[in-house]
Amino acid sequence: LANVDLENERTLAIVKPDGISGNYTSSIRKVILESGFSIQREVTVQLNEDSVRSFYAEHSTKSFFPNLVKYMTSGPVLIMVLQKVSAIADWRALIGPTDARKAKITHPDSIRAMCGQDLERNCVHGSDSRESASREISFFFTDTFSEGTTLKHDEL
Ligand code: RTP
Ligand code: MG
Repeated sequence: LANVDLENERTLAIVKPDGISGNYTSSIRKVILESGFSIQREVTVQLNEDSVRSFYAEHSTKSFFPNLVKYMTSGPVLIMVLQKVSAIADWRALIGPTDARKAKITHPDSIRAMCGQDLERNCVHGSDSRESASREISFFFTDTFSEGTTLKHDEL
């Protein structure tokens, strides 16, 4: 038992355009810090359509994809790298179900219940696996966490 090593994990969080325009950023940051995450990186950017298509490539064949691209480019987003033990699962639990309308009923204390509106406009993103977290973090940031913040792309 003494050798059980609970390793820190990193996940990618995004406050989506409706979260920013609804002024939920400071409430969300408060929940993040009170839940024991450290914020390793944060940057506010305006994503372009190509970036969103690439970031959400797994959904490219879904019927909602064009709307997702419009939504995610409708205003600036706040991108954060969060770190703690079990960061990936714990952040997903904290944000709640994809459909914010359902979240308000089944997970009233979740972040999506607080600031989301429906199945699309759900105010936050969270990586869904170690593989996704790794891909998504390096999508936005250079991989060396020993250095200061460096954005991977000059223009997003
Ligand atoms: P996310 O990737 O943003 O953290 O959300 P998620 O895992 O909970 O949900 P996912 O299935 O990955 O969907 C990505 C985002 O697409 C929008 N969406 N719209 N209209 C629709 O049917 C629909 N379904 C999903 C949402 O913004 C969702 O978060
Ligand atoms: Mg997802």
